[in-house]
Amino acid sequence: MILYGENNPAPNPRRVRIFIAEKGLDLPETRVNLRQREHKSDDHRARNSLGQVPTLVLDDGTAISESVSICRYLESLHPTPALFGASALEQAQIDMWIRRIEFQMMTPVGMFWRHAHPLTAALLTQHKDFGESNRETYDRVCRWLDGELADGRPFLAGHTYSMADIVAQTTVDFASFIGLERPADAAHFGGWHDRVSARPSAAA
Ligand SMILES: N[C@@H](CCC(=O)N[C@@H](CS)C(=O)NCC(=O)O)C(=O)O
Repeated sequence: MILYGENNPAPNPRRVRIFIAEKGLDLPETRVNLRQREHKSDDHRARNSLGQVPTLVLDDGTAISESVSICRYLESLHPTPALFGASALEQAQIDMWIRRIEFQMMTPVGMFWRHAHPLTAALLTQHKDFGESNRETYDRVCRWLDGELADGRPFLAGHTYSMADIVAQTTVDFASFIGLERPADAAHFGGWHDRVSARPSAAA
């Protein structure tokens, strides 16, 4: 199989790289250069009609896009360590946190990136006030997560590191790259970020 992705700071390909590192798999990435718009080429659109990365192409040519879906597929092939949960309860809780992070956190980060950041200004009509308004939303989301983690659990979905942490970690690091800093006084959230960043997979 071939994994098509992009270097950091692109957050979605990084999710898959971190996942692969946590699993100890050997699956190198073929770069699709976003700055050179290679993701919108006919070749890449044939793999992913949305013209996005990451995309995993299987040996029979079947293509899987969406970072979480790619990781779910790899988890089915390589169940341990279980990053989507082992028991029914763990699976439900990890899924809940993945969805919460995607909707509650990735959405404002993505909107800030598209509507307030100079690097995307040439790609669409930006609505700057709306873009900037996402700073406040991001701050609020970080504080909500800080409150959640105040119960002392080390990871988002409980005692075990999971895909939910990978989704949040890559979002927070990308947010920081584009100028959205997590609140310095959110100590529980900061502690969680320190923990996931200390894992060797964070280098991916
Ligand atoms: N929901 C998708 C999002 C994919 C995505 O937005 N990837 C970015 C790179 S991090 C991209 O390809 N952006 C270019 C575009 O959307 O045109 C996933 O989880 O894989």
